[in-house]
Amino acid sequence: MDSNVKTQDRSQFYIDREDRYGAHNYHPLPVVLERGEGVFMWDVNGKKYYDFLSSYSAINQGHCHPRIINALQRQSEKLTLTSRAFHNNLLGECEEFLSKLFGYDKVLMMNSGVEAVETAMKLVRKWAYKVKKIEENKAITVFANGNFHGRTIGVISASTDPSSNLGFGPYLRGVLNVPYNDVDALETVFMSNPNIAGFIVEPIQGEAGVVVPDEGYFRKVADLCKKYNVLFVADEIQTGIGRTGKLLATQYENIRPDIIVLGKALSGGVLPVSAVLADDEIMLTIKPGEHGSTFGGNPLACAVTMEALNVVVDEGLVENAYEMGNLFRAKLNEYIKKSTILKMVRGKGLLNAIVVNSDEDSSLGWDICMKLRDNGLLAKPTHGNKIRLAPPLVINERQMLSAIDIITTTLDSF
Ligand code: IF1
Repeated sequence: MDSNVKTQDRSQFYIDREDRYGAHNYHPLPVVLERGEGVFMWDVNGKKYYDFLSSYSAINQGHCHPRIINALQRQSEKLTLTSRAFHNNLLGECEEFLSKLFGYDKVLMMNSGVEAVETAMKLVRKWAYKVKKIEENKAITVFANGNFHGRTIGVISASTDPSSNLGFGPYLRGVLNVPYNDVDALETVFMSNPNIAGFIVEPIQGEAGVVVPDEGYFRKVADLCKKYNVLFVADEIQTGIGRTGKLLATQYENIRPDIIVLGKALSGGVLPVSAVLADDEIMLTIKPGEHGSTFGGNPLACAVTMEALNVVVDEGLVENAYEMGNLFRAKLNEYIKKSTILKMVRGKGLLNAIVVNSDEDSSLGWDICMKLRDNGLLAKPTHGNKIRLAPPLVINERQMLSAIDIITTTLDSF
């Protein structure tokens, strides 16, 4: 290779190839990554970036954490998949681990986040017929407006975002929507229909732009669910595993949902692993042969998951997320006082977003993310004027201050 070729931007080659052979179901920021370590990623030109997306909160433990990669390597040489036709020596250990860590009787392991949400939807329905004694095929599951729970037909049937569901009908029956962060609206719906079986909700709405509900909202949701005998299901796929400065975001209000759904960082972003947690009254309504998946609960996933969670505990990542999040919001709130481009910073722990001073359909968020990229920090806009800022929870104070410097310097240039 002559020196000319070496200094060329190699990204376009990779981008063009994806464009030519891959489905066009995404619009990524034009950066091509080939390596990650801790809070950093490197592109194909060798340029280094702070990762302020963490693969949508799947990389809480940092990229390629040596302990998790070691667990992956060791187990991959021993046994990777048995299917659930047979037992394996790690599934029970992992189930016990998860059950004790999160405080539920039982665990059901799946792979992707949306599969776990679908599993929760199925549990809600089975419970409705077997325990709540709702008439067959009449159960209703309630979702919040602005939700994001994944991409299957079932889940998008509950979405209020046209980019998720437009052109994918006909939709699933038995779902209802209520406004988020509105207990009165929820109670009105619960009162109006005796067939309501469950309420599935995110503790903080990620895709909607990191929407944090009022303090006390989930306490009241939990009370209402109890009063009307409705299952309270928390989708903690994005908010769980320390992301918001608690192990689970619902712990901020000391509540215990009936069902918890986990994914993403459950495996440190190394493998797709998801899980549903619930007590026996709910979990045992599903009988052998009624639900499952080829890969769910495989020994490789179990080994990686246990190590990924041990890393969170051993390295104090929950506490670090809490402290670094406070530092981040304090510094950006100082910046907001001196600037006109930023309207707001919001979030909990290290799940944050900034809202820039423009309309929802403007390109300002995208333009800022392009400039952030040039300046060595990767983030993604949502809804045009919001930028999610969510680094791996392993970020230290020095790195956080240097990243904030990149962010404020970039904002200054607009
Ligand atoms: C994509 C958003 C984040 C989730 C919650 C379930 C799932 C997700 C609360 C499904 C997934 C992702 C998927 C990713 C983009 C992303 C996202 F911007 F779309 F909303 F994180 F904020 N529940 N969230 O956030 O989990 O099946 O994907 O494993 O590209 O769709 P999955």
